[in-house]
Amino acid sequence: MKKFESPDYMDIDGMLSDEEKMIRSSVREWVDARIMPVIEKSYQSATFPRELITEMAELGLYGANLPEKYGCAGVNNVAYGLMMQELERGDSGIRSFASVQGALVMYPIFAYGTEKQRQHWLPKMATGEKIGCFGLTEPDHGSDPGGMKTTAVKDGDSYILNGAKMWITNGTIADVAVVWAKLDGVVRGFLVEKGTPGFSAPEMHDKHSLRASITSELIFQDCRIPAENLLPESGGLKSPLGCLTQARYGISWGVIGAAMACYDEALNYAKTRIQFDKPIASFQLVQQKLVYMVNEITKMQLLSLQLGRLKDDKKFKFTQVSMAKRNNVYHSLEIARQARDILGANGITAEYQSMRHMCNLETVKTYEGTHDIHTLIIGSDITGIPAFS
Ligand code: TGC
Ligand code: FAD
Repeated sequence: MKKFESPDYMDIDGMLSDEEKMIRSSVREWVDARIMPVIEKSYQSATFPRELITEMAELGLYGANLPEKYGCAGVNNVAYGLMMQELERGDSGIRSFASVQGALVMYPIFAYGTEKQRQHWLPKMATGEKIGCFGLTEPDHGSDPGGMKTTAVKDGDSYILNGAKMWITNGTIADVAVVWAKLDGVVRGFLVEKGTPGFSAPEMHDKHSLRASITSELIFQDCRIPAENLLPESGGLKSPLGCLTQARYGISWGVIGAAMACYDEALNYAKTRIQFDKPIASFQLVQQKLVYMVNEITKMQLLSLQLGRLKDDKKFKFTQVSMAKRNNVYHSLEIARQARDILGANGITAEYQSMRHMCNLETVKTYEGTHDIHTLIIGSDITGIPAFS
């Protein structure tokens, strides 16, 4: 297979520091060496390549933008975004694994936990020794997590959890679940360890999308956890939503990687595939598709880069993150579809990656807030009128 060449039509590299480019290169090389040779097989067999968990930790990919004192890489938010971009160039499921570990489990422990909880969990999660999952969505509450039914009740030195979560990435293999439940009617975060009586995490099967990622249910039946497992600084729906802001930021970068992979594949194919005695790249309609792809990739790069700089300056708003997640996922999915189209029949085979990215991006369009929910978040921001219900 021809080596991946990243598009950079507007010299965006000129806006990156040497350190940011170096971090991107090291993840890119690792993805070429370790993900690309195995990902199709993982996808086809619907297995997550667990043997790569430690290597990803060695690259500093878990909670990379959290402080070094907890064993994390402590990189800036742009470098973190570039890491997610490179991972998702391999596969959205691989990026999901790192997103959940860092943005959805390490981040809430860091932001809402005690110093003891941070010291206990973060270093082990940074090395991949411990794996986490994030349980917010329920069978009857997806876009509307505020209606959740899962409850926690205080009982002496314990909390007792009852309820169910669904569609939880990494759930079955997680050592710890960050679980959102209502305590006296208020959403709070709890740490539930694997093996706790009354807690199970069966895997969900038969997905057409994100097949190289583990998706699970979390079931709590009179599950008793120590009172010290409450995340004490969590309180209200804005606590889990604050975690989503972190993960959505990473997704806005990640999907650029998937789009780049599809564009690179389609461009190479179009230049070598002959029909009507000419490379198909010589036809205007094919060029139109390739131009759409590189144009949208360039706009996505600029959007996420500016968002990252705002985040590093502590000036960004969650509604801006919604704009980047919404825009970038939408266009990445359209790019994957158009790439698959350029590949013709070959595009439906495992020899090419665009259709795998396309199927994955259908999930990415839905999770972390659907495309339409992000439309409403931005609509509410600019009009001052919430239109969710
Ligand atoms: P609403 O009244 O709008 O908000 C409640 C409070 O939260 C604040 N807030 C946020 N804060 C931080 N970050 C955000 N993104 C925030 N969004 C809202 C808000 O200002 C308010 O604060 P306050 O001080 O006034 O109390 O709440 P609502 O119930 O009306 O819901 C609004 C809505 C629909 C936008 C929200 O619930 C939502 O975002 N729904 C989408 C659900 C979602 O994204 N679920 C994702 C589950 S996790 C997942 O998918 C992981 S996939 C991982 C992988 O594999 O990569
Ligand atoms: P619904 O909320 O039922 O939405 C269905 C449709 O209705 C969508 O098109 C939606 O846009 C539309 N809709 C809903 N409300 C409105 C409205 N007010 N106005 C207009 N349209 C509306 N969750 C976790 O907590 N942790 C995880 O790790 C996790 N991982 C996931 C992994 C995978 C592979 C998948 C597929 C999902 C995952 N999720 C996870 C769940 C994900 O966040 C939810 O699927 C998502 O929030 C949407 O919820 P839903 O599927 O219940 O759809």
